[in-house]
Amino acid sequence: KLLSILMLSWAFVCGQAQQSVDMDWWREGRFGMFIHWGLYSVAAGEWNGKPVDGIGEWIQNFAKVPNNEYEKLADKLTLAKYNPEEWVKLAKQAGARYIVFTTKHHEGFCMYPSEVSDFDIERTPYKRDPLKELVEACRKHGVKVGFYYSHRQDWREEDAAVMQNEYDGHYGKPKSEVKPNLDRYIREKALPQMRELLTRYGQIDLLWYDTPFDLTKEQSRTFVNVVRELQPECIVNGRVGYNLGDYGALGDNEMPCSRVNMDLEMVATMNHTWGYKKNDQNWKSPKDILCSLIECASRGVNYMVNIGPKEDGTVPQPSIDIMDFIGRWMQKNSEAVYGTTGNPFNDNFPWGYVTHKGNVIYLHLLREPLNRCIALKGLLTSITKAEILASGKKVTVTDQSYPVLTVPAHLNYDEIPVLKLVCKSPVR
Ligand code: FHN
Repeated sequence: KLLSILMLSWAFVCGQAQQSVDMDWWREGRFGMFIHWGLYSVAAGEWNGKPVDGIGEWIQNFAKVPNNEYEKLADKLTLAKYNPEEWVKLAKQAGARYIVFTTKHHEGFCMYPSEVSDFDIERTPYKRDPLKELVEACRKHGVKVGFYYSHRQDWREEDAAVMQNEYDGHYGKPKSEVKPNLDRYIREKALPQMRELLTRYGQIDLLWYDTPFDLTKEQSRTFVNVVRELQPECIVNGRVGYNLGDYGALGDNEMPCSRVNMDLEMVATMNHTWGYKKNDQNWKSPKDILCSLIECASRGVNYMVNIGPKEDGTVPQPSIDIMDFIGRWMQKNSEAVYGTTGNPFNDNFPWGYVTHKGNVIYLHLLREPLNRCIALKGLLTSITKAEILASGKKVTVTDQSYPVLTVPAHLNYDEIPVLKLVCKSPVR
């Protein structure tokens, strides 16, 4: 009995420790914008003039490019049209509440001046710190800022390159010479770089680690601890490893199929790559991306959609079009996303998705319901008001043993109209 009391108290203490980070802005925001930008943006999906299959930011790995060849890309990372305010405005106008930026991806290149490694932005023609400029732009426009940092994979480092078994050599060196010492890499490079990132740029809102792979629990924990020590308010994502972060991890482009009761985030591409690839024109439609955002909200999950800028800092036009499309919808309907906690019904519905908060339910209509009727069978409270959110147009509610809504004729379903239902008491 004593043991179970001790364990319960310990769980309580641990639980409280987890909750000491304020997740409110992240839960309320629901929507973020991911940015993948690095040397791979110069390669743009081609090596030696030939297209390379697979996601663009992995090109060094997929094309087996030795480090001494790959590093030459730095001369061509011009950032010539880099204007972080434009990126931030793109996110903000779409309704995204936070941005996460790749400070160092698996290639090992730092998109900021690092004292720890000379494989950094100072090798490029750009003579300033683009990370500092992005952080400032985020602050100026009230958008939360997160840093992506590849904590386990660093192909520049023999001790942290994980894919070496696929090669005859390790980026040009014979495999037999490779004696990975992950602890050394963590001690001498990753943690010192985390310290740079967490001490130079003021308040950082989110630390986004990636691909923990074979890290030990202790190693993962050191990456949480360094954030707790230097930025106690900063949220840590789930991919730090072993569920030690402040929210859980989903795979890339992975959507849960029903509502979840924990903090999760879906990260999604707009085409088939994260880093810019000039030959990838497999763009999802703006409506598809908006539907994913809404579907995530209906699952109670955050949605972070990615842009992959070109080497000069310009954003591919289809990405701009997608963000603009979402923004136009969010201008009228954002209250059906922000701060919502998912579909309160046990059912999924053929006409679209449901979100709710407090005593308000939002029905997101992707297509016309059969006979324009929606029966809300599981609703345990009554509806006091029903209208189209964007226009205020009234919607008829007929009370039978459950409420039945009659949707107005001639709604434009390409615009995903939202029905707002105010209920007598809170909906769970
Ligand atoms: O390997 C990376 C990939 O390049 C990309 O950064 C994604 C984004 O979630 N994370 C890893 C794969 O899951």
